[in-house]
Amino acid sequence: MALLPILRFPDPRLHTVAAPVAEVDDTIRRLIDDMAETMYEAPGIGLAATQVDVHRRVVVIDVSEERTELLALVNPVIVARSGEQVCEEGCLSVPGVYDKVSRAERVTVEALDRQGKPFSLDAEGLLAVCIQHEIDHLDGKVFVEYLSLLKQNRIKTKLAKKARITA
Ligand code: GNR
Ligand code: NI
Repeated sequence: MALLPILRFPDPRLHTVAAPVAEVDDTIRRLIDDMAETMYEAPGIGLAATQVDVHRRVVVIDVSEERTELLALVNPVIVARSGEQVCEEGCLSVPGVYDKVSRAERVTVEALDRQGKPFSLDAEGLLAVCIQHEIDHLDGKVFVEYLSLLKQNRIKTKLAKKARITA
């Protein structure tokens, strides 16, 4: 297992559209394990491969309090969505920034598990938010892109300043 470095907004690599995984092999399983370790260490409730500069459609999620319910989704696709919820979101690629985003309240997602077996999952609430947030990453989209351009520019300035201090 290994901790992977997380790309920070506005890194242009965060806008890469990830390619589907052709086969869930040991390389993908190792990626899932490393992403899970990175997510738990951060700590975060989800992580998309895009954030660790691997442009394949792989996501890990754990929204449980105990941090014992790891979900790995390969080639996830939302096949149904309903309702609306507004959640205060954060992102490991945009540290220290939190803002409200409106998303579907319920989603049904189809994906492959770590053995390459297809499964379907009905999610609502925070899990549904996280699934939508992670699939956005795979499509090259960061949650701040839902905010006004004024807010996006303020966030860029703030992160640039912070990067200078921590560099
Ligand atoms: O850790 C995370 N918390 C979070 C909170 C509200 C909505 C979405 C998220 S996902 C985020 C981890 C992350 O950046 N995943 O891409
Ligand atoms: Ni994120």
